[in-house]
Amino acid sequence: MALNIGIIGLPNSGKSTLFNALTRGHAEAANYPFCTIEPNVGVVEVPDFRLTQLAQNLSPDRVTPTRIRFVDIAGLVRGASRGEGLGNQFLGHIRECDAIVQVVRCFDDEQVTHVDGQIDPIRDTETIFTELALADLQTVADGLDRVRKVLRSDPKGPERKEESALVTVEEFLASGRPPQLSMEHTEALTPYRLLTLKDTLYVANVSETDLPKGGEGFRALVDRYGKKGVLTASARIESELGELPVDDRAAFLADLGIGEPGIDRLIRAGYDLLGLHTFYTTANNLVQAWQLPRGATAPEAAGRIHSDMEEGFIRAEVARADDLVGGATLEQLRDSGRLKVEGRDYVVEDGDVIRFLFNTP
Ligand SMILES: Nc1nc2c(ncn2[C@@H]2O[C@H](COP(=O)(O)OP(=O)(O)OP(=O)(O)O)[C@@H](O)[C@H]2O)c(=O)[nH]1
Ligand SMILES: [Mg+2]
Repeated sequence: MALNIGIIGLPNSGKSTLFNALTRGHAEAANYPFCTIEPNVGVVEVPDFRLTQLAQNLSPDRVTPTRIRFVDIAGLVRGASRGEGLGNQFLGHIRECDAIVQVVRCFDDEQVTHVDGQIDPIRDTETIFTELALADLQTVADGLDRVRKVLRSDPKGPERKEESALVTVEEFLASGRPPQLSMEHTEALTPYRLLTLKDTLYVANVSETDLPKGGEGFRALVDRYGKKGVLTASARIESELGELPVDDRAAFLADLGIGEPGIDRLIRAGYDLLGLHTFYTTANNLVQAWQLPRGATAPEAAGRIHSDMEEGFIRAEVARADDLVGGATLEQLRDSGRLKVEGRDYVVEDGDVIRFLFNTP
């Protein structure tokens, strides 16, 4: 199961350019396979240095990285929530996504028109927010109708909590503010998959002359959305990078003063955005990386592999990837006391290599 990230933004902000760089360039850059399911859906493998090293060390039959699925949609324009433009029909695609990457045009280029005339990154993000908020308000209104009907016949029913969550989110959205909700309200609203509640990463698509620092547009976005939520990249540079022979890429990036391709940073940031980390298994001569929400326990990790393993969980033998990368085997680590035995309550850490012991049903 791959994670889903939806790419949104105004028309001509560079979404498809970035998407192509992500799905083509990246797969080649890291020499990883990738697959394209439909023209606008691409699955990329999460770059993972530890996995590469584990594979080198253990020479397994097969190596399986974790994946992220990106969905590229047509640009949203003012009025998308009312059916303007192509974007509207794609809002549904974003609803299914776990998180959002919003591409914001910061590059200046007379050849590429801007739907609203001048370059203005903050205005653009506000336009997008308004469209998402309007679409959500519709969903919320429908939800309130339904929940209030149920409450009429059962005023003390469990729908009370849902009603209160819907009313709160409606107040925020109606006044043009991003909703800030309690955990309880957030949970009550999960089935609605509201667009404005999704974690969002802003990609400032800057001119190459503004790399690597980002320039004015990038700074404005950081001021508004915080340092962690904004990345710089040049979609154009990223796509050019993807077309270069692998051996020439490092020099190309160095010329521009960039250490790491923007798409690698984007993939990792997407992973962080969703609060995920990685553990590994090495059973059956397969080296596999698995994504897991931070804070999840060993049985939950086992459940990522198979529900039977979660249900029948007995204990976990846990090593650190770094110890294995050093050349040792699990058996050697056990002999030298570096293999920990953990029970049901163990909270998995990033970089754990785990062998699960479980009862088969
Ligand atoms: N100068 C410059 N042009 C860019 C950059 N990124 C994209 N473009 C150009 O902008 C135009 C639109 O790019 P797309 O990637 O198709 O934009 P989009 O956001 O997918 O647009 P829609 O699908 O119409 O919503 C193309 O001509 C790109 O070559 C960039 O970083 N710099
Ligand atoms: Mg496009």
